Amino acid sequence: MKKSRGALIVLEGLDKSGKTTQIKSCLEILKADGLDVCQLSFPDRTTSTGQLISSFLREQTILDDRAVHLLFSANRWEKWKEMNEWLSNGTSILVDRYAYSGVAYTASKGYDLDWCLGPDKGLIAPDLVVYLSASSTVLESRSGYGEERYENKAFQSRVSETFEKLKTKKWLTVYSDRPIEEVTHDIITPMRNTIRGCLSGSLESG
Ligand code: T5A
Ligand code: NA
Repeated sequence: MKKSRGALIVLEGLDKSGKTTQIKSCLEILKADGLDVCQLSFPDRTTSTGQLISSFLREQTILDDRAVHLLFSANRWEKWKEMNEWLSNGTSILVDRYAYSGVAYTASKGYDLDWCLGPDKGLIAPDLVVYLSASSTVLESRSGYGEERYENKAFQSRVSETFEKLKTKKWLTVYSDRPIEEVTHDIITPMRNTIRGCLSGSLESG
């Protein structure tokens, strides 16, 4: 039997696809179910790497694309130990963006996909990736869109194409241009099942 541990569930998608909104509502439901869950988001803007990243995203700092790529990855490695401890203790984690965003955004600038994948190799592999899909036309109408670097239609379309290349059988793609509750309804059961599978040790981890 596989070792029992918490589940690592990642939400991915383009800018303003609703990741933060869905994590909030799913977290409430899963906690009400009595499950031990917490949340994390990347970039974590509170650490020193995160502050540099945030300044870059707000277009207040100029950095080489490859340096930024490594900073985003470092920002995830900073959390590795803590995430490992939580999962081992049976806490499941809902993560707002992960290494897939790192790879998709840098590769969409024209950098080699294999080079982009390198720095995140060895991070904890998620048990489920929920991909919120909506067209860049829909997303650009959402509030706050355009305030940060990367939030333009042409670039977002390229990112969307790169995400397609990263999908595996652990990905669940959900169309997110629908009422918030409908999207939640579609993703909550797969999340619950993944958490219960990991806790019972019946899910193949990694
Ligand atoms: N990045 C990130 C990299 O380049 N490399 C990396 O390694 C990583 C981790 C910042 C940027 O950094 C890049 C990607 C990003 O460009 P971020 O901090 O996650 O990453 O920023 P955003 O993706 O822009 O996150 P947002 O928080 O702005 O978008 P969300 O979380 O997808 O969307 P959310 O839930 O905040 O919703 C956005 C708006 O839409 C509404 C919400 O109310 C809100 O106003 N909304 C809906 N409206 C209608 N219908 C629905 N179903 C809706 N759901 C939400
Ligand atoms: Na954004």
